Amino acid sequence: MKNLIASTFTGILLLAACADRPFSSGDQPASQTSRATTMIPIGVALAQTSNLALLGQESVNGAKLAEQYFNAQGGIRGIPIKLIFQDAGGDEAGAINAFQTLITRDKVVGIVGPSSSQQAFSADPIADRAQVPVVGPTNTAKGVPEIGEFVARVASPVTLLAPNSLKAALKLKPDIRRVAVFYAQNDAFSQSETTIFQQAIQDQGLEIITIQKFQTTDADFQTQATAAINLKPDLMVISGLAADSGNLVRQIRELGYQGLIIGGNGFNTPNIFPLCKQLCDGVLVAQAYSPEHDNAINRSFREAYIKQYQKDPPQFSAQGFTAVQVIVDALTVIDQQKPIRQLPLPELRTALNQQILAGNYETPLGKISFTPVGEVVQEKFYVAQIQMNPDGKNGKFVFLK
Ligand code: 1QQ
Repeated sequence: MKNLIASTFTGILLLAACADRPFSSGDQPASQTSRATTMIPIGVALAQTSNLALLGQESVNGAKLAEQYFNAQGGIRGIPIKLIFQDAGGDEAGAINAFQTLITRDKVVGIVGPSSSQQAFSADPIADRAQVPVVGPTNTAKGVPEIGEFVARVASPVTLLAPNSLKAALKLKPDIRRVAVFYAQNDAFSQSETTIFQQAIQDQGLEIITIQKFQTTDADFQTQATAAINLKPDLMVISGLAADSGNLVRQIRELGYQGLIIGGNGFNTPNIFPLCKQLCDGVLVAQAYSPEHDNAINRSFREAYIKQYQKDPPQFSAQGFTAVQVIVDALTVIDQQKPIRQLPLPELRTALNQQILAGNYETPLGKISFTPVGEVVQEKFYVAQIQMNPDGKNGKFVFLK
């Protein structure tokens, strides 16, 4: 039996059913465990610790639901997938370490990750050089797909997402003229998003009256908030990650600002609610996902998510699910052409990269495909407004029509 497995599955990874690490067929005898089985190892390098975990953990939850969902459907034509998680933390070093471990030790076929664009610009080149496909679940900065041939993303870019919330704000309050802009200057996504926001503000004929900078690690925004409020803006537009964003909104409101606030993609999580509580109410956020999206896979995903977490899935979870799905769907197509268990790992990784880019996918985000450089093509975008319950503890994203 041992020899049969070793000779049949040349080049693909074997994973013992009760061990946590895959090993190539040459490494160790599969007979060490009684029920050795083949699984396809897919790496997941997301922020499970640090401030960024407020967003990253939601993608992890989505990825885990995808693993359950696709394995329940038979995996890759009978071969189950196994997600191998490496915590990428909140910075570049964490993402680089996670990528290296997944590529060289865990021998994954592809990687879902990292969480932030800031990390992607450092870690993705490592996977690209090793010719390991990367699917970015939540990297929205301009330029991410262009990092390399092996880099794609399912997260729609700030260029397409951000302007939607500005249009929605003008629909709610057509007399907006004076805009205060805030952004985290130590974060690639925030820099990229604010550039797009600023252009959109100018395109709408509005005036940018101040640009206030902060750090994603800041907790005290009194100086920037006071400076902006003194200039009497009708709208504030914020680009940051989750923790800084939530605290900034709270302090802006505590200092008396009553106008509209637009939050960027870093606001796309209910995990900011405990930070600004009742004061989160009314913030506008553009989203690349709606729990209401009406297709079979989203209905299944939403149902599974609600069963586990007792609330609607947030965007980052839908994107985590979708990133895993793209890899699973692509592997399935490859396996139809040539059994993936016969492909040596380098060939499988290259074939996977090509098929990811070639495919069309029906996902919880709707129908998606990719441009030749790996940019996602997605049909629908949404704008939501945060509505907090009177107790200020819980809230929800209400989708605007
Ligand atoms: C990026 C983002 C963040 C808000 C997600 C973690 O969009 O870094 O690109």
